Amino acid sequence: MISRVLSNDLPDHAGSRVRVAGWVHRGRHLKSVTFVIVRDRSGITQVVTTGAPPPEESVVTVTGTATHNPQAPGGVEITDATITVLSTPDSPPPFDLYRPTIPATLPTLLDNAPVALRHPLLRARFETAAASVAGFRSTLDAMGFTEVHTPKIVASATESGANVFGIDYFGTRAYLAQSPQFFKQALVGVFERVYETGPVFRAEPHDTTRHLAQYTSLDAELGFVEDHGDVMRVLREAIAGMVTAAEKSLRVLDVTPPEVPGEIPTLHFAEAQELLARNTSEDPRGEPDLAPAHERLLSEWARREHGSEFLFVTGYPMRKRPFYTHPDPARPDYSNSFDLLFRGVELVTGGQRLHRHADYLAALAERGQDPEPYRGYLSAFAHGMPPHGGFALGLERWTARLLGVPNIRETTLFPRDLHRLTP
Ligand code: AMO
Repeated sequence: MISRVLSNDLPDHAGSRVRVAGWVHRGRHLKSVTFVIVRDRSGITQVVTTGAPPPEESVVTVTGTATHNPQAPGGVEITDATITVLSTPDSPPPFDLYRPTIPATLPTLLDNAPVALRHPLLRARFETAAASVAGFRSTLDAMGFTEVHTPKIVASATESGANVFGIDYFGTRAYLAQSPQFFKQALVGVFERVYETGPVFRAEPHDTTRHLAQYTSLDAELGFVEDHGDVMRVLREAIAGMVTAAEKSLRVLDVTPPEVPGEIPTLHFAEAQELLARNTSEDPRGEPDLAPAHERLLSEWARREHGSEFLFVTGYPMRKRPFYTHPDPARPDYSNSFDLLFRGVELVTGGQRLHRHADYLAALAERGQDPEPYRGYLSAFAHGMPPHGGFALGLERWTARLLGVPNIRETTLFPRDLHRLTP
C-alpha cells in the first residue's frame, strides 16, 4: 500500500498516486459528480468521485491521483478516487461540523465534546494551548529549570482550606491538590529551579466564566532571588516564549498575537487602589484584594497609559496572601507578591516566599494554624533553603484571553465545574 499523505502536504504530490485518510467532513452528490471533503489532522482534501458519498464522519482512506485544480482547497484535489470506509457512524453528528462556525449553544457543544472538538476551529484552540505549553517548557528549559511531576493526592490543603476536594484514601482523609505549591518550593532545595505543568483542583463554589473545578496550572519556582522582581522577569520571558510558540496556531484562527513588553508595567497595590478611588464611584481603599471589575479597569488603564495588555500589580496586603508569602521588608503590611493581569483578568499569581524555618513557624502561629500537618513541607526549610519565589499561570484562562473567547469552558477540552462531571 502507498504511504499516507496528509492533506496539507498534498500539493507536494501533484501528479502522483496518493493515499489520504481521515473523516468525511462533507459529501455533496451533484448530478454528474460527487465531492467528498476528507478531514485529517492537518486540514482538508477534496476528493472527486461519483455515486453516493459515505455519511459525514465516516472514517475513510482514499486512493487516487493528486491533480491540480485552483478551485480545490490547497489547489490540488484527488481524482480517479477509490474510497474505502473503515468505520461508519451509527448516527449523524449532532451538528454540521463542516459549517464555518458550529451552530450550537455552549451547553450543547460541551455535552457533545468528543464530536464538537473535531470542528477545525475548536480543535485549533487546543493546538494554541498545546503550543503555549511547549513554549513555556522550552523557555524555562533554556533558563536551567528542571521539569517535575508532583503528587495530586495530598494530605493537607495548600491554598486555603475552603475550596478543597476531600477524598477517601485507603480509609484516611486526603485531598486533591489545589496547587503544587509546597512540592515546588521543597524542590528548589533540590534543583534550584523547577517547573510543572499539570492538573490542579479547586472545589470552586462559584459559577463564573473564569473558574473551573479542575484546571491546568503552569507553575515555576526558583531559588537565589533578590525579591519578587526576579520572579517577574522570568515570568515575562515564559510568556513571551508562549506567545512565540503559539503564533502559528493563532494565524489559523486569524488572531493577532499580543505584544509582550520588554518590561511589563507595574503598579503597587496601594497605587492601584488610589487610582481606582480617583476613577470610580466606590472607594476600594482598605479592601485586601481587587474585585474583578477593578482588574478590568486597571487593565484598561495599562493599555491606555502604557500601550500594554499586561499589567503587574505588586504588593498585595499580607493579610490576603497565603502564609508562605514573604512580606515587603520596607512595608511589612504589604507583601513581595504580584498578580499579572492580562486583558482584564488575573492570569498569574506569584511572589517571593519565606525561606527561614523560624519565619514559617511564626507565620503559622500568627494565623492560629497548627504546624503539624505541614511537617513534611517545613522540613525543607529546617534543612536550609535559599531566598526563592515562583508563580502559577492558569492555562485555560490564558488560552481564553489570548483567543478572545469569553468563557473558560470554551478553552477546556472536557470542563469540570459546579454542574458538569461528564463527558
Ligand atoms: P492562585 O490560586 O492565584 O495561586 O492560582 C494561580 C492561577 O491559576 C488560575 N486559577 C484558576 N483557573 C481556573 N479555574 C480556577 N478555579 C482557578 N483558580 C486559579 C488563575 C490564577 O492566577 N500557589 C499559587 C501560585 C504561586 O504563588 O506560585 C496559586 O495557586 O490564572
